[in-house]
Amino acid sequence: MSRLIVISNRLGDPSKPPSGGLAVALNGALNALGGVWMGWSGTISDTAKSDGDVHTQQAGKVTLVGVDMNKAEHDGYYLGYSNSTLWPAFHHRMDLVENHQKDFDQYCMVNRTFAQHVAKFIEPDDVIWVHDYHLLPLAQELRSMGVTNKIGFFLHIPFPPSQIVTAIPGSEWWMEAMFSYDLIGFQTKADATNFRLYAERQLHEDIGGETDTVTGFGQSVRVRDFPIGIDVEQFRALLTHEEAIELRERLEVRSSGRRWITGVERLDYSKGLPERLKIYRQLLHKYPENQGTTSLVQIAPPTREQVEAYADIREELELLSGAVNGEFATIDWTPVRYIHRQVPRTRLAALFSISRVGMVTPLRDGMNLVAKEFVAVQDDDDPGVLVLSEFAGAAEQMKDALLVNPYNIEHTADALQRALHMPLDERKERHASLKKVVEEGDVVTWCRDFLEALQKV
Ligand code: ADQ
Repeated sequence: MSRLIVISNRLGDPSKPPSGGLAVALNGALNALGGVWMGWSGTISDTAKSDGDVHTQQAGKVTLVGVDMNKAEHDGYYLGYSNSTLWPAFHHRMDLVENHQKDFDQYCMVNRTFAQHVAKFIEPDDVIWVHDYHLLPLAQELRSMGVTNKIGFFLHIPFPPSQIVTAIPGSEWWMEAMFSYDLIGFQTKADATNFRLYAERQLHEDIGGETDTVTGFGQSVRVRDFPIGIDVEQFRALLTHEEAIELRERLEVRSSGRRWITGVERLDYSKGLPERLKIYRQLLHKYPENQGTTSLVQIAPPTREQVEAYADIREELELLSGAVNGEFATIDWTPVRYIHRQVPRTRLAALFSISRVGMVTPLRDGMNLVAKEFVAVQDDDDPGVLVLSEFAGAAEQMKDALLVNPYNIEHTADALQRALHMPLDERKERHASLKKVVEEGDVVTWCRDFLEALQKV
């Protein structure tokens, strides 16, 4: 078996145990095969050279390569083109897209720098796996340096329809570059179809029947869905920690007769947080029996705060949660508990496990791992209900959730009411089906399937 070279925007911190499923899966694959993991070190330094200061460290069979950035690179490549152009556009928010030539230039330069650094570590049989929208053109840079190894790419966020792609400044360049990969993995079939339709509509290619191969710019690439999963056992094991046990006991005592609706995500405009508060407010208006008996716990830690659109969403959310509490709270009941901080994963698992409803209602999401984490820790004999946006990639697999359109506040409030009062038999039936999806498609399976497909290309 070949060695594995992973390249992602951010290098994991090897001195800490991996917290997310992705880091666990990649660590697992890297440790099994040996290889290199390269990414931004997390350091912004004014003294970093324009081609990045590089730090290497050996962790068992894996070489970790961290690249520092200077402020101009971080502003242009990361905050700029990646997170103020590509992220909003890929989440269908063209109104938030910024268009600055200097950002695009930095994006191109950082991708070239990453390619130059990683090229030094590549051996003839290595397999290369590139992650996410920060690094769309990386394979083309590597090819231009003479790298002929197999190179795969996985996009963690949605891939938009061709009309959106063509509207993104710089897209013709990185679309062409994407054909330098051997395999492109998307979260859903719908994303893979969008890519194929780009080739048909914009490049006038014949995309033919059911084949996975898409041609364009005189090259061809394999394209398929590889829905990402979670590390089910690791997440469930969190419930056995002292902290989780203690929190469950406290919440169960306090909530006797009360129902918790839980939402957890980074404070991002793609996650539909203002809509969620409006849906909950509508629930309390339309179904007043929930007043005093139901609470919404919304955990939304800060993210990308230097990008303006993120400050706006924070303000809107604070206003809305204050307004709902002002309208409905009583001396002994708080309808909305809004927490704008990171919360330890042990506590998240405990909270999910006692919640009657997991509310996962993004306006657009690549997959959404919270939906899977919620299902993983439900009690088989008395499970909670997942209310899931049809615009999350997870909806393509998790059809036994209550699927909703979060733009439709009225209907989603009705679905929430249905979830809160769903009979036990129906809850059990839906949960059994969702649990199967989550267990059968865990993160280890995802990683293995992708690497096997890449080896076979
Ligand atoms: P994200 O947009 O970050 O990921 P998501 O898939 O929900 O979204 O993953 C978030 C993770 O962070 C979950 O494991 C969650 O438990 C954790 N988390 C959230 N809030 C937290 C808090 N307050 N404290 C601690 N942990 C918290 C991107 C794409 C997704 C895709 C993933 C993986 O946007 O669509 O599912 O990558 O491919």
